[in-house]
Amino acid sequence: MSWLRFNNGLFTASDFDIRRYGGSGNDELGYKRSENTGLNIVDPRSFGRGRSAFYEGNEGNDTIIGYASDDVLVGVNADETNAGNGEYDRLNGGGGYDTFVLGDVYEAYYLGNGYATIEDFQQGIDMLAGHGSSSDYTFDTSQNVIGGANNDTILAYRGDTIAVFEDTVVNLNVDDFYFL
Ligand SMILES: [Ca+2]
Ligand SMILES: [Ca+2]
Ligand SMILES: [Ca+2]
Ligand SMILES: [Ca+2]
Repeated sequence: MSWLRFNNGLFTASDFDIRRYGGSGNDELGYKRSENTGLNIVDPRSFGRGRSAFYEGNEGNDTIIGYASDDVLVGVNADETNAGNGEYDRLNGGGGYDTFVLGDVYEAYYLGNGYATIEDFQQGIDMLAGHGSSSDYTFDTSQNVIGGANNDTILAYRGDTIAVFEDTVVNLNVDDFYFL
């Protein structure tokens, strides 16, 4: 599986020191501090950012909560086609340089029904990984669709909502993305 390509490099889940996977149902995944022993953070120069933990929620509506580590959060089963269809995953990266994965080299995730709710995107620190190129993406900050009273940012791939930044206005730009 070499479906994640950041910058000019390819990496797979096995490159990460910490890996957590959900099953086919609705799962909660998180970094467990007790398992931090021996954590060996991969050289951050490899892809321009540090990384140390990888989460893949797989099917179902999953909640993934990262930690202070540099986390890669995948809500879907990235190995299937139409990944994320009908799924409503919640992603929270915590501190560190986190990457929220919304697509891969093959397709955008969450097409049709479903989207990822991103709780804590830190612009300039965190990144989105998305299929295609910048021209495939639009965002809308004018609506309140989930969470509290504040507006949310709705990110669409070719008009299909794939992520909602809950209660946050994020003026997304190309620097926020790895395009895969
Ligand atoms: Ca999921
Ligand atoms: Ca993190
Ligand atoms: Ca969708
Ligand atoms: Ca809201």
